[in-house]
Amino acid sequence: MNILLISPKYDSYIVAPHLGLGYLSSTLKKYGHKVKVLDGLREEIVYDPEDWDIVGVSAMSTYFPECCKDVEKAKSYGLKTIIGGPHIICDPEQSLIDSQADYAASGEGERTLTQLASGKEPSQVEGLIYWKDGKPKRSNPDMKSLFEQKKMYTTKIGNQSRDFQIDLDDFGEPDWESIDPRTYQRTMPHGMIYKALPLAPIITTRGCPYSCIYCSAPITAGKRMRYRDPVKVVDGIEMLIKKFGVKEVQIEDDNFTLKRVHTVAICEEIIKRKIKIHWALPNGVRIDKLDPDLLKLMKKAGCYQMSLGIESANQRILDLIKKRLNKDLVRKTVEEVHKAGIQAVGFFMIGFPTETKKEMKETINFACSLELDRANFTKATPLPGTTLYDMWLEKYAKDKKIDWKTFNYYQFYSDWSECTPKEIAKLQTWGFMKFYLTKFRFLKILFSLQRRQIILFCKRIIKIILTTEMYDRLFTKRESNYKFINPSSRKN
Ligand code: B12
Ligand code: SF4
Repeated sequence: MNILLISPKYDSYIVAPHLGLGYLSSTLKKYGHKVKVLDGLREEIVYDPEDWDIVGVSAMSTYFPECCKDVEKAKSYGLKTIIGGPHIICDPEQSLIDSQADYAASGEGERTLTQLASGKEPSQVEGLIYWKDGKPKRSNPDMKSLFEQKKMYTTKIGNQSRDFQIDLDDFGEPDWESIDPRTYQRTMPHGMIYKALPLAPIITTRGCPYSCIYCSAPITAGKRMRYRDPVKVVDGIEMLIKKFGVKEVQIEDDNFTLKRVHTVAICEEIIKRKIKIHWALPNGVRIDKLDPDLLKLMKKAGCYQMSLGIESANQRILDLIKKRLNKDLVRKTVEEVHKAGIQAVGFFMIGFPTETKKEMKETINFACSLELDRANFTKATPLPGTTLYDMWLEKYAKDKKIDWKTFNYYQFYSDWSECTPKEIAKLQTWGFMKFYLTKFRFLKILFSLQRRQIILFCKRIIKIILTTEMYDRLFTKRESNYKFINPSSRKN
């Protein structure tokens, strides 16, 4: 079959190869299908409908509206459509209804898409939602043999079960030809700052066993950690260097250092093979999963930057969001990262339910006082599938149309903390200003950047400030979209 995979065009300052579509493409090609990836952040979404049988569209929540438009366009050409990606995994039935696509993938798409493309009956395709009598229906294939062979495991999320592939190496490498890192050189990678281009994101594990109430990683990637073979990971890095001229790698795992032996094995393999590569961890690692010896080894293997999931300076908030982190550990660990010669980026969130203005300021002041090179202050955002989302639904009207575009860390607005959305936006801007203006951080960054990066960096800072301020002005109108209702009077 001929399958076109699309990542929609949406508003993003970060443009990086789409790993998810790369993995789907390689699996489909392995089974003899013709595949093309169109990434809206890299190129225009233009295609000849005659060339394709199925169009697959990917979406995070914040660009789900764009996904729906691409589905509508493909359907207008008479093509079959399937949607997948983090937003869809979190609520596949509703996503199918909202988008009116023909199918939705309720989990990792590799098996689902290959089985659908091979002509299997929708009811027999793993992880598929399809239409039956005008309603979304979950497929129900016989998975017994796969479970017996220990190829899959099931996680229960809410009242639904999701199946995940155990052996990640079965997926092989993503189809790098279709997401060639050399074709993503014009804008910024994850984390904004890099050492060298071309740059490629990779993933060495999938899953996260924690349950932080704002994070959807355990839902989209499963609660059980699955690891790639460290030797194969390093083979992949070598191939990227040789074939695609890659000079930097970004490891996008949710929990790269969770199992120490995995991290050590990858570092030792890089060192053993004398591979010269810069690498970073822009997605964040846990503070309690680092130690001085590990950091030293990581640095030796080429790690120059890592993001740290700190979130709050207040133990009450850390406990409320189920971070399972002791605040006292933060300062010590940040110092250790700094001492190891690795740049440290702190992730912080403000605006959690019941959070007071004092607690938010405490977080910002704490961030400024740490040995951090950069910091990111984001708004607590209830991503679908998370506990925070359930709390949000409970507080706001369920039947209101949700404005998914605002479901990102800069534009989301809520009044469930002590502060109004306007005050949170102001605190966010104040946090960025205070952090970068203390300890000469802004100047230090400017002097460390190449010219091209300086322009992009400044543009980004201005955009963050404008975004928060602009939304500030729109709040009065927007707040009326989500009217607070007393849960006891809500019709279920
Ligand atoms: C790298 C990354 C990014 C990159 C690029 C992602 C990309 N192009 O794919 C960048 C930095 C741009 C990014 C940005 C954001 N991200 Co992000 N990101 C990730 C991260 C860490 C890894 C993604 C990845 O490569 N995973 C590995 C691949 C193999 O998985 P995958 O992409 O999900 O694809 C699989 C399935 O989803 C499915 N699938 C995907 N597409 C399709 C399509 C079809 C047709 C089918 C059938 C199946 C299918 O099959 C794929 C293969 O198994 C994830 C965390 C995670 N664990 O996934 C968060 C994550 C996806 N991001 C998230 C968020 C919230 C954001 C932001 C909104 C944050 C913000 N700044 O406000 C922004 C949005 C963009 C913007 N406006 O700037 C959330 C999404 C939740 C949601 N419900 O949408 C996640 C899950 C993180 C989290 N902790 O909750 N992100
Ligand atoms: S924030 Fe980190 S530790 Fe918490 S659930 Fe998400 S990926 Fe796991």
